[in-house]
Amino acid sequence: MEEKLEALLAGRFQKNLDNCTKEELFEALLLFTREAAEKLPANTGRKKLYYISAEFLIGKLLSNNLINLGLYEEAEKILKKHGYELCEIEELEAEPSLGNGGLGRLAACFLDSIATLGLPGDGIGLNYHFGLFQQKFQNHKQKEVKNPWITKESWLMKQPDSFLVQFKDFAAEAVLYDIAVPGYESGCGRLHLFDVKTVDERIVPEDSIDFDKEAIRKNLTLFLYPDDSDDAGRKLRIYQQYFMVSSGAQLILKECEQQGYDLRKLHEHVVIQINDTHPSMVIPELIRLLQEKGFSMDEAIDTVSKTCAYTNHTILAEALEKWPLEYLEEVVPQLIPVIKELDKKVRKKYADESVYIIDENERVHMAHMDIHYGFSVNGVAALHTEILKKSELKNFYDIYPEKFNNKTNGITFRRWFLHCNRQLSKYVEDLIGNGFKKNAEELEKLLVYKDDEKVLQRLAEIKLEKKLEFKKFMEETQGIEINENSIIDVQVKRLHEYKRQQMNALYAIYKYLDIKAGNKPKRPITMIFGAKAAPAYVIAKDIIHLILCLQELIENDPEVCPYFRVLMIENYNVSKAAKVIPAADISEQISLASKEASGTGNMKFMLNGALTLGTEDGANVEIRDLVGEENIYIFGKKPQEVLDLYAESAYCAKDIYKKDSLIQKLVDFITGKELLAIGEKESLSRLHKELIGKDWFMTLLDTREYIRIKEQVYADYENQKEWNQKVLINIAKAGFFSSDRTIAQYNEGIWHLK
Ligand code: B1H
Repeated sequence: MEEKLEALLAGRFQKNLDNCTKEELFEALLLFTREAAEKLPANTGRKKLYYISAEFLIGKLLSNNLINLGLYEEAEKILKKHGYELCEIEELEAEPSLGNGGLGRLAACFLDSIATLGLPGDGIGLNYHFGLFQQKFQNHKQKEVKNPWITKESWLMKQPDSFLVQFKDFAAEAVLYDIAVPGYESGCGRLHLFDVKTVDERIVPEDSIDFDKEAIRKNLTLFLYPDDSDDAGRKLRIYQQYFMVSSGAQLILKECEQQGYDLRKLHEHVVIQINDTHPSMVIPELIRLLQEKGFSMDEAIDTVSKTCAYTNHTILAEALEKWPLEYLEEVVPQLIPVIKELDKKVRKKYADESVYIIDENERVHMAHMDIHYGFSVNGVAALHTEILKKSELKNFYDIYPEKFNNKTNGITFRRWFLHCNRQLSKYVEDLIGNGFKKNAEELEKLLVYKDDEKVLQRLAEIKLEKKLEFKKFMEETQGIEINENSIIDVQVKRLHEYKRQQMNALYAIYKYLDIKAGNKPKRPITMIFGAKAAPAYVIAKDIIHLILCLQELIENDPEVCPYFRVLMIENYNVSKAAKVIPAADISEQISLASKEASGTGNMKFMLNGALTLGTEDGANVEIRDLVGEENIYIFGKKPQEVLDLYAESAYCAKDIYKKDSLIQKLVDFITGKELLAIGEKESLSRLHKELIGKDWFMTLLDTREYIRIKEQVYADYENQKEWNQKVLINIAKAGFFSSDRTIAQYNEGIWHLK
């Protein structure tokens, strides 16, 4: 490797390992690693998976690719010899933001596991030039600016393929970039990212995310999910989705034909996993393309139905896409006859209007199309799948019980353990050998050390090391000096009312007032938030404003900040997750029960030795079942109670506010003089009003119990032996949440690749 790096540096910059800049060294490492990945044999077989997704939140790739290629240690050594630290060089990589949160990150973890298990499977998505916005804090508010992540040399490899995608008023040429996905000590897969040839980055000003929404040819692949709060934005999303699925479907058919396979047996050679409803138009598009190849409508429908499988990621009604037929007509008229035919067949068979594809308001329900014309429907955690079957999709489950199945989410341990926590994973290896790297459930071998004080002590030391690393990072990036001896209590995830960051903020107010009243905590506490809010999601941005105002208030209060702080990570993303999660003691997973389909952050925290403080929701339930009640903190109303409250419209925030003087005091603090002196009245009042007047996600319902249990958690932390035992048990039981297990189950139950 050393000679190759030298040769690259000489060829490109006339430099060597001793006189190059860090940037030059990064580029040489990237080129070297990219070539090594490209050279890996592709995983092949008689049947191939295509995982279609609008998001692949891949994060920085250098270190992870080196790890998977088995080259990390060697690279580290060579760099050290010449006076560099690999962990410094990897910082120079720009982070692609090709996803919003869990759904996109899941797709990235899946690609890693698919390649690692040697399964033939590729991802299909879009090459957003500016991805999801970059978040900046200005006047205690979120400001969005573009994130241009594509540098001159990147992981993208331009491919010769090009496809034509026909829209109503123009045809777009789709060009293709591939990113190699090396498996861990295995073969290679690919992420195919389509781009529109006429894309024009110049239409977006510096430090902004504004652009001309009508200029589709130029803007089509600039941003991930542009603001869909207005008509132009919504239509743009249909353009993006169709562009992705049409070029994807053409690629799939082309690869199949190149292999010499008979398209009539498509389902024997291809399986398409539809990641939420964003790629659902792939169903009518494939049907249309097969008709062009001589299939009758019925034959095409039959073939496609045996090829496509759908994953549902949410029960939130607003996230289930329903496109007005009229919009589809304006963008992709060629799909209308197919969609109408699909709907007609449903209407012929079933009287129940709730399962129609086109509803009485002429809106196309994308999920309904997936369920009728896919062969598998899966949820992403046990509880979520049960809710789909029993309530959200009950009418479909009654028709197709055999299609429904659960695949509990997982995370790749290469990134979320081996890379982000080298100290802990190395120590685990010293204790139980390296079998866990290929078979994560071997982590259970750690359980024999449950009463070993030396081991427990070492776990605590490693946590401190990770806190110190995080401290350094926060100093360098945000100028904030964290106390490494404090309890680090973390809530990082997209900002959404159902995830209830506002409840955590109410706790912060409680603690602030408590300290002001003279009750100092035994040990300092650092509460950390990290979250982006959708640009058009007003209340979510108000919650960020509240948190940033609290941060300002407390940082400037010498009576409080030595004991208790509230800090927000700016521009929370994958690489920042990898820094904060290993430093955390407490993992906040406090969604309103029934609303978080799974969560995957919860798994990352557990694996890195943080204890979960959470509701009975998503995969928290499975974490509890694995570690036992005594090793997790579960609180709040149960999923069924919440579903009943909704069904009976029985929740009233105002009643709680009126009856409970503590809650009233906390909520009123939002518009009290302290915060109004810092923040903006309009925003804080709006949030105050929302919490009392609506509180759609029932914050106040669980606030009291939340305060009680959080105090309990902080108190329990003082018994370090017991705490570290719990930590050990959490790490030992995390093996189930490896995405290798998830992918093995997708393959067994849905894909049948090998
Ligand atoms: C999840 C989304 C999502 N579910 C719409 N649904 C989007 C929906 O931009 N949009 O329009 C973007 C994302 N994301 C998440 O998926 C769930 O909330 C998590 O609970 C789950 O862990 C994750 C992966 O399954």
